[in-house]
Amino acid sequence: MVGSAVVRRLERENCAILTATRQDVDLTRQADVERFVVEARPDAIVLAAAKVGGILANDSYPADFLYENLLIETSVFGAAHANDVDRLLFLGSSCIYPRLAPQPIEEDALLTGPLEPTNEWYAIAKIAGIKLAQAFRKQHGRDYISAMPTNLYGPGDNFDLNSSHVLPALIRKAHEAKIAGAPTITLWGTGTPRREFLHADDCADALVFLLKSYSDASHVNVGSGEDLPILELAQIVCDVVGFKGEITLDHSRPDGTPRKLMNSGKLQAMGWNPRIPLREGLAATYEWYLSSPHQAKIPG
Ligand code: GFB
Repeated sequence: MVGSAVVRRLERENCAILTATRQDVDLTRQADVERFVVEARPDAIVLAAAKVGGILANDSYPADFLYENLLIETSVFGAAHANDVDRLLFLGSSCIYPRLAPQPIEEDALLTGPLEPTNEWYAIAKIAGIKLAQAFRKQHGRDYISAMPTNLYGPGDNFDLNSSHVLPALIRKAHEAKIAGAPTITLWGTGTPRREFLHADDCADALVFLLKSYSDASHVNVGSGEDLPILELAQIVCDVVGFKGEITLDHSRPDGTPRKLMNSGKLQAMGWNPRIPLREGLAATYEWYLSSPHQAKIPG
């Protein structure tokens, strides 16, 4: 999802875009990555690839989320440095911050408290990526930077109900309930946690903005600056999809972090702001889901 959005955004720039599919390059295998970087000789690398998933996937597969993401990061950072690629943008996530960080969360809240248990494995892998960028900058003078996006959504998202994030899961649940004439859809947890959302195209625009204008060791928050309770998100999704039934709560599922609204003031002070409102982005994502049935159900 994010990589495709970055490619779409880079098509508006004067640059050659070099991509690698999972079939071309297994990013968890150093030799594959080394071969690709030697052949492609990029001037800059955007590392958007990762093993990602929602709260259930993260809580269920800790080894996969920690091990595979560390392999990807060490392979790509190592091959970039070994082949003199001087510019790299690493993509992290807002789950790197402490579970109960003061809100809105500033960049310097990193490592100031315990992580959210349901995704601490992925969070540690992403924190390692931030540290890799800082270490190669400090020791080798590499101009590597890190961006921390909030919960993202948009075309190309994963709609598998077990591995996906909440927004695509709700789109699929509401759609399937509408088509089936079902009376209810189920929301995991209490519906009270709050989440911030940013459309993948807004995120991609921010990443290109940072690639052009940012060179420093500190990571940068990339958010919309607005959050809402999950229950309210579900109500908006049902309205956009046209599902008129009830929303029931499954308290056996975890809530995860109660809130993770980021302070993106550093990015805004540089002159960047998001453009896609949540409801508009949701409607566009639902249209994409309807038009891409084969993609809409890619298992996580
Ligand atoms: O999006 P989500 O899976 O991940 O869950 P996180 C957000 C909230 O939505 C949680 C609730 O409180 C879920 O319990 N929720 C309600 C649902 N219904 C559903 C549903 O049907 N599916 C899902 N998936 N959630 C992720 C991290 O945390 O945030 C990742 O696990 C990553 O590592 C991502 O950092 C950005 O927002 O809780």
